[in-house]
Amino acid sequence: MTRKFDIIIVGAGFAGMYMLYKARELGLSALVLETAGGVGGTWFWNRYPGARCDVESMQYSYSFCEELQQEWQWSERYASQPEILKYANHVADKFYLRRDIRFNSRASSAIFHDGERVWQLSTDDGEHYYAKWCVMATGCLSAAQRPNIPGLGTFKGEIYHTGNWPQQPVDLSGRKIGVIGTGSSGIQVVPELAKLAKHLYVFQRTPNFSIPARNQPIDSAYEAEWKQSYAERRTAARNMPAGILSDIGTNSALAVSPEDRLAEYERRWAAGGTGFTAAYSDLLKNEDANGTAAEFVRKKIREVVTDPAVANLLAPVDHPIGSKRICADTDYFATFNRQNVTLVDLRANPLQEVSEHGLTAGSQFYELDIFVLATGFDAITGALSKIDIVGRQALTLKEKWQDGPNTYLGLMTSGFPNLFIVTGPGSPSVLTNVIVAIEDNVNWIAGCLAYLMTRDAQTIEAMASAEQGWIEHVGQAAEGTLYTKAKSWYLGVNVLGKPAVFMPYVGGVPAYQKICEEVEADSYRGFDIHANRDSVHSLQVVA
Ligand code: N01
Repeated sequence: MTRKFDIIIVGAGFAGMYMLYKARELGLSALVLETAGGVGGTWFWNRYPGARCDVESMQYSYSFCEELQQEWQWSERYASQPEILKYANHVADKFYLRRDIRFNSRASSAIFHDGERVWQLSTDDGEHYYAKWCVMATGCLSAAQRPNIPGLGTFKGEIYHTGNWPQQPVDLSGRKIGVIGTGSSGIQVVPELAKLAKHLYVFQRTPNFSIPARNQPIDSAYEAEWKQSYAERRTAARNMPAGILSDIGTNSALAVSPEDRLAEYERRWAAGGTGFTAAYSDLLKNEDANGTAAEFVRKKIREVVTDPAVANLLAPVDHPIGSKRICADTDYFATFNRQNVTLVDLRANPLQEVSEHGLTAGSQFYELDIFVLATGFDAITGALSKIDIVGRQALTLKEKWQDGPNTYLGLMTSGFPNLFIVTGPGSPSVLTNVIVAIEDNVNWIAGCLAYLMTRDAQTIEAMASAEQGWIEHVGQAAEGTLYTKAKSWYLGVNVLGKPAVFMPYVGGVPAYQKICEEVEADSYRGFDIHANRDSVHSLQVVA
């Protein structure tokens, strides 16, 4: 079995698959290590009922191949998880990707050998592989976060995490089900569980803002419209902050009359989807402006939910709308009007413990057959921290990032030569259509590898000074927004002991991409490039 490669890629989600495609284009020998038994990354694992994307399917797909984007047909405005997984498999088949992917192989460590300048990747099953370059395509929302609830291990029923749902069908009908968590996953799974359960208890700690998705079948005229000008539309999307072609308001919410503002919110509510918060330019910058949108949504919740006490509990008041990832739902709030659904407020009735047959919150015991944990992810850095990554001079990534992740452009981190990260901390990643972010990062990495190869360079590494400058820029960009006003996974505060640092870059896709392109055009400014033992930005003269 071959164990030496030019490049090893960790993860066969959308990032890893495209990185493999680009590595082959460069003529590199490549290996992808993947924990799962198939491609798709987060879409392989998140199989819970109701799982679907909140970016429109005509946009949530690769743009790199015209033939691929023309031939693939999406059936709904927002694709369901099974359809996205089918698409990922289609891509893997079309480009014969599987032959370079080792499935059921979890990378447990990645160690850089200084002398040989080689990365050694080891897997759970004791295999070792070696490569000059390593790319972490491990995803931002791939490390499911199980809550630390006393007694959870004693529960005699079934426990499922939305982010790690079984591949076999789960029998949910006629069961007493408890859901913990009311983020995007909880908001999607609750209406589906309610249709099947004998009784559904939703244990809510923090209510969330959600906008109706208004999902519907894609009509052929809409599809044809997109496909006639796909390339132009993709370019236009890349010029938008989230990398999504959308209708972005340019006025301040406070500069228009209350009547006009209401009409605009009504229009967006009726259209559906997360574009609601793009109604005005200052909704994520100014608390008063934000308050107008938040109050509109709270009012809508009160209109939908018939029991005023339940409606009150579901109306978020503790964070600005959009400061946590906004959700898109199908009948979430109306589900609480069903007789077989009970909302349990964990703030008033704190979760005490789980025992063999259920859960106690406050002084009340709830008998359950099934627990559904919709408790989210150790986001952005979680999948990386599950791998022992060791760089130069035995520096571990965990040590280096103990006070928060430091990267240059989200792409590399000093002390770890030849190690690239796709959609790493400090890149726009989760604030965008992530497939756009993935393609842009992978294209940049591929361009960088081509540059290094033509110069016979041995290593590339982010300079500590460039990294420091970038991290300060990322922090300053976030400070000017309302994102820091919420306790969210963007900040890592959902994970005990994780440093509270705002991880994604809020500057938007065009600004970020421009910086990445400038760095590239400026001979990889801020990166140290070495050939043999010499520092060789001077090597450029050879080219
Ligand atoms: O996770 P979350 P998610 N006791 O972290 C609660 C993407 N995504 O999987 O807020 C009680 O948002 C926690 O409560 P609190 C999307 O980017 C996209 O739902 O900490 N409750 C919260 O309610 C999304 O933002 C799609 O008080 C506990 C919930 O669990 C991201 O993934 C679909 C608890 C976690 O919410 C993450 O979403 C799904 C405890 N001990 C996901 N621990 C789409 O494309 C946690 N909670 C539509």
